Amino acid sequence: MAFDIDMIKKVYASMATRVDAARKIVGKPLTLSEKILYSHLWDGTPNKAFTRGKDYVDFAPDRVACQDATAQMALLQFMHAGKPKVAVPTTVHCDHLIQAKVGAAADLRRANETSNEVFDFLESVSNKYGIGFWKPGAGIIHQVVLENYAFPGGMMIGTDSHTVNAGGLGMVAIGVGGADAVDVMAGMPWELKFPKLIGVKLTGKLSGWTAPKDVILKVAGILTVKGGTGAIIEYFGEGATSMSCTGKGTICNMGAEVGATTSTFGYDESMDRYLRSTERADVADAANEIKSYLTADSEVYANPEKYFDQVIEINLSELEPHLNGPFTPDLATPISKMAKAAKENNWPIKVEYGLIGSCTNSSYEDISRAASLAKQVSDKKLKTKANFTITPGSEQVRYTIERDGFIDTFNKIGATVFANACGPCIGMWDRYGGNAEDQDKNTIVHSFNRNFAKRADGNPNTLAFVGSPELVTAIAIAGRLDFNPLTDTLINEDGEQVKLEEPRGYELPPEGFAVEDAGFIAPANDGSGIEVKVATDSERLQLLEPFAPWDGKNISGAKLLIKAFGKCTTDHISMAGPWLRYRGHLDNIANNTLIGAVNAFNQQTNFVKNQLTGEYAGVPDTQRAYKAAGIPSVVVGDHNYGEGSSREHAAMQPRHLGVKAVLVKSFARIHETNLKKQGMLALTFANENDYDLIQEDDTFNFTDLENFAPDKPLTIEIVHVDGSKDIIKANHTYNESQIKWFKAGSALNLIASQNA
Ligand code: MIC
Ligand code: SF4
Repeated sequence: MAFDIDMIKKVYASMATRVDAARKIVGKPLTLSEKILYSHLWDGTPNKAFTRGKDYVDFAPDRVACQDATAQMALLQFMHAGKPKVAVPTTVHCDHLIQAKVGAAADLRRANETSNEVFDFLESVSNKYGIGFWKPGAGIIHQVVLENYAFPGGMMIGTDSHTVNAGGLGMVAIGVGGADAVDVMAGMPWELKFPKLIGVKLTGKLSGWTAPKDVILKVAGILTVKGGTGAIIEYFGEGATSMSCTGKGTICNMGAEVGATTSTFGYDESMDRYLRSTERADVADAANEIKSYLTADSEVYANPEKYFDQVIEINLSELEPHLNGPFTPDLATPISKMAKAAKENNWPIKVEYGLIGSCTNSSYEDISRAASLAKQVSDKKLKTKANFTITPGSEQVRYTIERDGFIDTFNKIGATVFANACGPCIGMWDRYGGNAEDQDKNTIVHSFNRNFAKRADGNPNTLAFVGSPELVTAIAIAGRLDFNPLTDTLINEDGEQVKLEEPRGYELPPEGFAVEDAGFIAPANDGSGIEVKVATDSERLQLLEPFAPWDGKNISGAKLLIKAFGKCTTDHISMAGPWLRYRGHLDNIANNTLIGAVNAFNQQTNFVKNQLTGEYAGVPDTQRAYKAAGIPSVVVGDHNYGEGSSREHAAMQPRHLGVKAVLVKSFARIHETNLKKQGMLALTFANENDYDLIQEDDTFNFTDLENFAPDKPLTIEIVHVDGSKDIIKANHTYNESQIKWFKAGSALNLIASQNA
């Protein structure tokens, strides 16, 4: 039986009335995304149509998911909300804090020793507030959610950008910062700008070497890392229904890489099969009763241009396997063009590592198809040239693939099986024995989703390419980036030319899934007596102090902390890897603030001018000097600032250190909200060329912040070192209630005062 089946039945019970009401009000057939959004309004049955991309709307999500690296800050904040229990079903998953080094058992043991303080904290907070807890080793949040909690037509939020994975089971699942999760856990409405809608029509059928991953690699090439911002991507067509549910999950998962609010697919038979196979026949039966409400109205998919803001069409029968990278997930190269691209760009051809698995690509189907290639290594007398690793997404998948002999097959090609955790995907990979910075230029291929500089192994000179698990396995066997398994041959031990046969696998385990200990710990019924302890001298955890409210005055005399050049993702603002250990300690993690951002004036990282001394130093030290002197500061950035993760640390750290405003050409959605929630000014240049006016010794004076109001740009006077001035306009997207967060010092301050 499924978890929280009563909640799911309740959602379904009101779905028809709400969707029918929405259709009347909107006055036309509805997409699936609209059906889910309109049936999850905080105010219940819809009585007003919303303008996409414009109206802020209050929603009532059905559930919340958190992972260990973000849950610490989310729960530290929740503890201030003054509530005895979470208001909606919520889970915490321990997956990010497990370092991959030698292999699953030893790595898990080490994580339990080194991070026990954090795991104990998360377990006791979960127990106290009625939150389901998935212990270290249970699996990666998104895979565990897909296997246990996701349901067609539901709405959830999660403190991780890849929460969107649950779109594979027909949900609207959205990644958010911890402060947003606190709203929902505290029983309050959750606000989102009503998204725009992008329709992706999939014609044809996947076959041979092409996998679901290639669909999203192609979409990333089309939309780029910011093309999906503020939009839900809805996939449909014969190519969608003929694909597995977990394949759909892969596509939705990596939709985070185009900035999409989320991605989703209409309910179909693949979802019914997946639900039954994961022991949730009750959910499948309930979904089947309201089937037509769990997909778009038929007119929509027949004439998509009339209902979506943008439509993309991809013919799966013609789609080629792709590799995306390096350093950005939208640089898409079809495999037949890789040899040329690699040569032109001087990408090292030799592949050092092939890594499969992660939350994106570790379904039974993925693993069985990759194993069918690994098996050919001995059958065809080949030798695997690159190192090869697997990170299973959940204990259930790991147990089942071991039972079915796939782990054994991978072991025979010398694979390392890491713990069921994020590991190499988030820099928790001790590839170089702690010395990653000075390593050589090299190439790796993986089936994860992100490949920003330093992300996997900490080495700035590692070029990471993203591909399907099948392609990654074939390339690892060949050891060459320019190997095209569709056309190329390999030389075996007998000197013969052999060709790899197309991958084959199973959508779902023929013998069913199995697991001994899935790793779930249910919370206490009454947690009121449970005490949550945080040691005052802990270097891992620190209770939060509320941020100071706005003093009601214009900000003046603010110094430029850094003008970031080019790509500045949350990995650049608050790096992961070794820094993950400080995710529960704001002051300690603040020591990594913006250390990955490139200074536009010298093209160096972590080397900015301290305007008080004229000396150059690291960003955190410089900012701490401004803070000590009581001087405010401003961060300036380029397009899509804060792309990537949902980590609110990227907003809380600058706030904690005294930065007042972030002024950029454009923001990634989650980061912009995180800044607002933490009481910062998130601003965009009204004229993006004004970015070029900003000089190294600039001082910023806000002249009309006292009249901060929705839809009214702010004016900033920029004083240059020679005394000359530029007056510029900065746009913002704050509505009335968000301005209240700013005034209160943070959204949480406002909640706490309301519950006091
Ligand atoms: C990621 O993939 O970047 C992460 C690590 O899962 C993040 C969350 C985090 O920073 O803790 C994400 O995607 O939101
Ligand atoms: Fe973990 Fe990587 Fe998935 Fe993020 S993308 S949840 S780090 S496996």
